[in-house]
Order: sequence, then structure tokens, then C-alpha cells
Amino acid sequence: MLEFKQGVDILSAIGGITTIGEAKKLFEERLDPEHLQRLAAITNEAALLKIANAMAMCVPDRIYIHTGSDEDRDYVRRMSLEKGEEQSLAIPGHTIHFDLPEDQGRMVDQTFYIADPAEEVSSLAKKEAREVSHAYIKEHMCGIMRGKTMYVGFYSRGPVGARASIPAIEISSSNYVMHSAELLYRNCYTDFDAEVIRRGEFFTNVHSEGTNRSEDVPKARIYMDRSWQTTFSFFCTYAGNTLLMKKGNHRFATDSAMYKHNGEELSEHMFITGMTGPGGRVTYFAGAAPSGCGKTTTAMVGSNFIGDDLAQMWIEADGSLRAVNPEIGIFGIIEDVNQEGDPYLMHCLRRPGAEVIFSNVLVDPQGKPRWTGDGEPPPEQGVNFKGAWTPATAGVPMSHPNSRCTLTAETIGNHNKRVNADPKGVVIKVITYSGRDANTMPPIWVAKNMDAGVAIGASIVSKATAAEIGASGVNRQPWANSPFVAAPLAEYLEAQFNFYGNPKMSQKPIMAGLNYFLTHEERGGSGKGLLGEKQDVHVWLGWLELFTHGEVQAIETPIGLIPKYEDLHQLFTNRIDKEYPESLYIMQFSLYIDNIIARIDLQEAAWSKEPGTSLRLLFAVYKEQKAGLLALKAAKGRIVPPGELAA
Ligand code: OXD
Ligand code: MN
Repeated sequence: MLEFKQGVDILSAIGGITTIGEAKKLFEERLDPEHLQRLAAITNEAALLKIANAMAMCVPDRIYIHTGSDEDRDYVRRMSLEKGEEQSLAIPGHTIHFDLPEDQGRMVDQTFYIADPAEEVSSLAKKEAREVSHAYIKEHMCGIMRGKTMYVGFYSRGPVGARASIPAIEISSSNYVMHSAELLYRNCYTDFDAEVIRRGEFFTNVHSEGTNRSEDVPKARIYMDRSWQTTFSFFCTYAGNTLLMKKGNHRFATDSAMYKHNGEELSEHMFITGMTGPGGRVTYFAGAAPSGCGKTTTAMVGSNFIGDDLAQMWIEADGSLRAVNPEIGIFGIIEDVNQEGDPYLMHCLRRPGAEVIFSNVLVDPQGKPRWTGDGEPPPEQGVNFKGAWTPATAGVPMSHPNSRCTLTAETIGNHNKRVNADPKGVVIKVITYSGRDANTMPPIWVAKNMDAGVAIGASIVSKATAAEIGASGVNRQPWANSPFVAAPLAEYLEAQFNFYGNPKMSQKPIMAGLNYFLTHEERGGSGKGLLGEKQDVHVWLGWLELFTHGEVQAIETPIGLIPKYEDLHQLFTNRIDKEYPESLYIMQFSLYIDNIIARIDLQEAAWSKEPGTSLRLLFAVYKEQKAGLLALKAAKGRIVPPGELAA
């Protein structure tokens, strides 16, 4: 259980401003008349105290209140170029930003939850005692903005007025961070006060790149003060470490869903996308996948793409599960993005029209950004995150595997801007969970009931990717959200059961697992190649779309329901005009019973270490599945092809 507003409020303790009178006096002393007037539009006292304390702590030379106007956006962009945080590329509106070589992903070892003595955090997270963090922040953030401008922006994490939207303040001395904030979030300067009243909370983020030198990166920290809903980040620029309105505030939104709206809301690491089905109907999906596991590509498959990373969900009075995207843009991994797999995105990345920040890719001498897997012949030379590069540069890839593109979603061809702006949200009919799993689960399996659906989310395992510095091996990734869940996992599990099991949710979604990462060698073939292609996702989602509407039947197995060959064959033909041999179907959908049981045992052992009453429901699902699998093995052997399941 998390208690809010407990322990020392570090930002105000360091800033030392405790009354609104002191805050206003500081504003008058330090803001120029124009920005003083801009700030006068914000009247929420708690927000003004946060801003005053950030000023008092960081001691910037100048303060810039970002109203979200075109002039302000242009100014922030221009200054980013002038300061050298970004450089122009050949296509107008396209820029490149490099993070330091040591700052190319989320620094998990330097990221901490600030915790009070009795406060428990997830077994997969790192915590630090409040007084230790307090001293460290004081040592490194006091005066960190001397000689710099402090930018202050007001944003809404979701359409203004939506039930699960939460306002946030982003404070940073980095123009690149503020430029990214404007591409990814809705500036709500004029609505901020009203939104704080409506929601009853807001988040605050304070960042400075400081000296921005490699030798200072070991001192970098990313702190989340959950109790005071405030983040601190310094000596880094990678947006996953610095633009904490994204993953820092996603962590706070998860706390808010669990401890302020338990059973009514969830905050998920999920894309939201709409698939068009027969008769032109649009069915909305929300899907979880760990960072770097194809979440953006999956989202882009939709005819009505809404968002690729986060979902704020709630149960509406009509019994439906609704979701809004807290973002309006994408900060997507660019490796392997190419014309064949990602035509909409490539249009924005290769033609004029969209404003794009490329980060940590290679730039060739003509000012063209290049990345591994872009589908073009490799360049002869260029500059990347480590400096000058040629194909002979040993040990350095052309582009960092976690290099990114940042752009507003409205420039992407299949984005539905109207729907993404609608505070009513979309009705989610399908929930998916996936991970990088080479050898165990089939491409699709549908949970038989809500508890089994929660168990799919609780049981994701995935191979580490470049989004997290230093991560390796195959790890548990419950709901693909565990890097962002501060709470003890059993409490999070309980919140999931409470949400999907809530009788108010009369229109239950379909819950399914997805896996695109089976390899030939693990399924009786040879070579490490994947059993399928990126474009097959159209078929997997297409089948789920039909299944949700009762238009295809499924084969029942102990782990859930799987598609029939004939239906997939037809979808492969109709959706992507591709031959789908039955032999491939058999490789993909055979049940490898020993692998699945080993996975269940591993999950059971890991979850047994998490004390909590909700485990009972999870273990009941595992028990039933395991009994079914053992009976099947006794009857049909270790590997059961789908044809034998149907019989
Ligand atoms: C992201 C991540 O950047 O999850 O979305 O790392
Ligand atoms: Mn993510």
C-alpha cells in the first residue's frame, strides 16, 4: 500500500519555498515581465510551489514558460539547433540528436524509487531510502541550471477531460527534451488548472542535462518520488531517462490506478490501435509488449492507429472498457523499420512533411539518416553516436540498436487524430500480451476467461533488448509493465484481477497472448530464423478481430483457444496476399507441452515468492492448465499438433 504525501517532500525541502507568498516573490524577482505574465495564467498553488522550488533548487539564469503556441514551439526548436542539442538534416523539419555513448537506453542501475522506511517496492525494482536520495539530489541538482534557461511546460497525459487523463508539469534545461515533449504530449497550458481540479492530482518532472559529459554519466540518476509524484533526472539526455512525463509518470499513473482507483482503472504499457473488419467496423485493441519487442510495428498494422506505448484505461458507466492514449506522438525504436514492414512510418521518415527528431542513428555526408535494417545498401561513411563511422569501424554498429525516431502521430498516415483527441476514449474489445519467446507459446492463444487472461499478462517472459542498458538473458516481464510498476507485484496482480473481474465491466474484452518470435530451430526446423514475417501480424490481429465478433471458431487447448488452419489461410490470402502452408501452421501451433509446463513451473516458483492473497486466483489458473497439459501429454505425447487437438 502506498501512502501519498508521506516523508520529506524533497523538492520543497531543497528549494525551501513553503508559502505561495514566497513563491510569488521569487517569480517577480526572477521572471521577466513576459514570462511572469504567462505564469499568471496558472493559479494552482501546489503547481506554483513546485515550479518555485525547482527554480530555487536549480538556479537557472532565465525562465521560459512554454504556452504551446506555434511561436513557443518554434523558439524551443530553434534554440535546440542553436545550442547544438540537435542538428538539421537534409529533409526540412528533420533533425538529429545524439545522446552520449553511455546514455543510449534506460539506465536501470541508476534509476530508483525514493522510498520511505516501511514502503515496499516490486521485487523487480530498485529503491533508495528517502534521506539518501535527498542528499544526492541536493548535492547534484542545486545550481545545476546556472548559465541555462529553465523551460516549464504544462501537459495533459491524455485528452483533456478524459476520466483517466492526468496533468503533468515538465521542467527541463534541455531544448531537445522540451522539443520532444511538444511532439509527444498535449500542451494544456490553458486547461491545466481545471484539469488538476478535475483529476485531483498532477505530476511534476525536473530534469537537467547538467554538464552533459561522458565522465559525469556515472553520477546520473533517475529518481521517482512516488509519494510526492515528482521525478528528478540529471546528467543524462536519453529521452527514456529524461522526458519523465513518459515512463516516470507512467509509473505514477500506475500508482494512481492501483491506490486511488483500484478496480476501476489500469495504466498499461500498451499500444492502442483499431483494426477494420468486415463491413468496415473498427475494433480497438490494446496490447502490451516489453520495450523493443515490436509494439510500435503491431500498433501500425491497425487501420486506426492511436498510440504505440501507453494506455490509460477505465471502466465506463455503460460497462465498457475504455482507453485513452496519454501521448500524441511516438518515440519509436527505428532499427529494422523499413518500407516493407512499416510503410506509414517510412513515409514520414523519408519524405518532407513530418517534423522528426532522429536520435542515435547514423547521418551520411548528404544529411540522410541511416539505420540498421532500413532496407537500403549500407553507406560508405557517416557520423553516428560514437563519431565518424565507416563499415570498417570495428565493434560499432552503424546505428545504436536503441536509436529512435520522435514524431507526432498525426503525421502518420493511419493515425486517427479525431479518436485520439476524444475524451470518451475508445472501447477496447481485445487485449494482447507478448514477449520475445523463441520456443514456447504459439503465435496466438486466447484466454478462456478473465482470470486466465490476467494469468497471460502475469506470465510474460522476454529476451532482454537494447532499450535497457546492461540487460541480458530471458527475464520475467509481467504485463510487459514490470519496469514501470513500483508496487509489490502481488498488489499489482490483485489490481489486475479487480479490474477485469469487476462486475461493472459488463462488456468484457477478449484477452490473448501473441508471440512473433518462435524460431525454426526451436520448432523442429533448422536455423535461428523466425517462423514468420513482420507482415503476418496483420493476420494475427485480423483473426482476433473476427474471433471477437464470433465470426471464426477456435480449437480448445489446455492453455486457451487457438485458430484453425483454414481461417488463417484465408486471412493470409485476403489481408496480405501470402501463401500460408499447413506445414508452417503445424510448426507454429503445435503444443510443445514440456516447454509450456516448464514455463508454468518457473512462473509458479517466481510468483510464490511474492506474498499476497491474489496469488490464489493465479495459481488456480496454472493448476488447471498444468493438469490439462499433463493429461494431453499422456494421451498424445510431448508435441501435439493442432490437428490432434481438434479431434
Ligand atoms: C520506451 C521503452 O521507450 O519502453 O517506450 O523503453
Ligand atoms: Mn515503452
